[in-house]
Amino acid sequence: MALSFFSLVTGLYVLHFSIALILVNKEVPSTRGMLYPRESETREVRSLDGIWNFVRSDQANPTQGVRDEWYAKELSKSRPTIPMPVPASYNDITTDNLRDHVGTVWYDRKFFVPRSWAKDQRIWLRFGSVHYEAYVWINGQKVVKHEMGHLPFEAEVTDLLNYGAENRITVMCDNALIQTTVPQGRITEVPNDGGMTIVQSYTFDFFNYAGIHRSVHLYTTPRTFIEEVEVTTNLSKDATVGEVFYSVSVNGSAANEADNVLHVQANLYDKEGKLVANATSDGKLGGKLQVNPVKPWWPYLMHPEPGYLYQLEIKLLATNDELLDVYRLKVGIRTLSWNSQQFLINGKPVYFRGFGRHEDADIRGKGLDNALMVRDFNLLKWIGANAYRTSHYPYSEESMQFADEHGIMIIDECPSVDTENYSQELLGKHKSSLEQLIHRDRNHPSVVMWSIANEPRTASVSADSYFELVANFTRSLDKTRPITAAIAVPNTQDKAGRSLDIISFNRYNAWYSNAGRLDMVTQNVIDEAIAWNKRYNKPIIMSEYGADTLEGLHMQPAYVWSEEFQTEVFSRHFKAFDELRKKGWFIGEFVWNFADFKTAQTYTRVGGNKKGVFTRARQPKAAAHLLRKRYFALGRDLDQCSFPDDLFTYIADLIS
Ligand code: BDP
Repeated sequence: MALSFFSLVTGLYVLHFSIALILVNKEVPSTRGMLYPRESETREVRSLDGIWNFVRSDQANPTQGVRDEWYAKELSKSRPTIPMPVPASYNDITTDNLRDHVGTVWYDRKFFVPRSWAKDQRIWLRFGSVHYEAYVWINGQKVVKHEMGHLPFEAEVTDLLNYGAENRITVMCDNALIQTTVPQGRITEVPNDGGMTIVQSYTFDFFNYAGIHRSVHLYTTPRTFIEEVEVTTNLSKDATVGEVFYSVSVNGSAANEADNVLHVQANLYDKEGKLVANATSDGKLGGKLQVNPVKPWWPYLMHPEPGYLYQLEIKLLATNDELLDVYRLKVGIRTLSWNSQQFLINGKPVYFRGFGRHEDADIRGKGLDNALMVRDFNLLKWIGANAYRTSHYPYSEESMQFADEHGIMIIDECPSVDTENYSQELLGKHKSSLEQLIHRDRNHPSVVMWSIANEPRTASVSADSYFELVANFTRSLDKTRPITAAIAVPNTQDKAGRSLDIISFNRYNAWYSNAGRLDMVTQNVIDEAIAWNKRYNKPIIMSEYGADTLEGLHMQPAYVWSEEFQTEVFSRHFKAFDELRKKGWFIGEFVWNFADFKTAQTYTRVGGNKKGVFTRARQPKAAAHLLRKRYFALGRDLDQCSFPDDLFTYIADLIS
């Protein structure tokens, strides 16, 4: 009886999973421009951050505002508005159920454009990110539509503005996640006490915060301007000579005039502002700068002067040497390489010691917050981490720049998390998310790896060709960085690993499996890492492990949810990692999570996910002190860094 039931189940299983999708590799649109807005002698930048007016649509009627043209006049003429801060998630600002709103919301505000901007310039409107889908109007005219949270978009608004006068910007934002959005979700209509209601569900484990999450800027460029700068770097074998390869693309009519040969003058300055290299390109608008002697970009604790950045100044000149445009960006000179065992920076093997994180905070949700960002970097450095993964979506551009400066390595993840069902349409969006991410982040020395997904269902037959296409597409955009994905299916069932360069796996021993069993951690971690390596012969990272921990809950002997338990779980993992490090191909450990964060409401979450080493208010739990000792001990052992004075607490002067 038992046997026939088993065969029946197995039979169904095979039937269900053997139907693979035929996926075709279609082109996805390429993003253009979107250099981070910076002032220069040829550019002005204005922030539109502040308090905007806000309206939520009726959940049952999400398109009403478009049909009734709410964008044609001030929002307050169509609906009562409430004040809403930008940037911020809108969810936790009010005291009513806006938190759980599903569908569209509207923002507007007024702003002035100076008369001086009317002359010989172009004006651009740029959003750091809006989650999930955004529609934008200026003075009632449609400007741009963008799909995908956590990534920037922009549009030219030169001809839509009133110069020397007041203007209005209107934004409609839709947070609905469905099977063809990245990430996936589901919208269902279910009965409630009032009749029927719309419910948004998703399987990923963080709150679907929404709104205008990052800064909104207006910026000016000359008529013909530097639209793109792409930088790659190289080092001589002995790391004394550095090379910076730059290529520039130009937008504007002067670029098309036959008798006008535009050229670029590139100047490279060191930290003290001293010119260390310069070059003038011909019509190719690209070239190479050589720095001798060079100060390479090194990760934190791998070198006494980590995060060394040069400033690259790009000047766009017309035939008669007339200066058209100037753009400056920071450049770190380093090399990356990898093989079946190691990942190396500047020729030196790297051992990652870091975190999975979230952009998440009380009240502002996923809104950009410089105070929080600087605090987080202070904590990362205090604890001796050298890396984090931008789980599970791209983080702010400001944090990427900060990571460059502080030498924190980043595994840069696109917003594909918990993919359950594969389709041609989803593949297109997934590829587009990577295209947008790589376009945005390719010049950051801190970005050392692309993560193309977190915990997709890679046991499914469709995952095989799906991830091959996604990985090959990623490689076609950037060959200088390896590709990974954080996988959680058993290694025997996985179908994505063959397409990756580095295997990352997430596992919760003593938590989701064998809860509370501290004696069932170390050997399981060792065995699983060995199995992944055997299967794919690639470097292995443990990209997530951890335990939910309620700050202030103490229990001896350790018991789940207590601070003692988290500390013990970490320690049991450390033993496994040290065993694995001896094998040569185990290259990193990432705790889940840096800080506590908000999730959707479920009975497994007490106010959110509590696996943080820091609380949501960014204070250490007991395990933070243990982790700090380990990360610095690894730093001293592997990279010869010194210990901070307060790493160990004095206990006694032991004479014998
Ligand atoms: C992993 C997910 C992560 C979750 C974590 C957990 O990658 O997003 O927050 O589990 O459950 O599977 O804490």
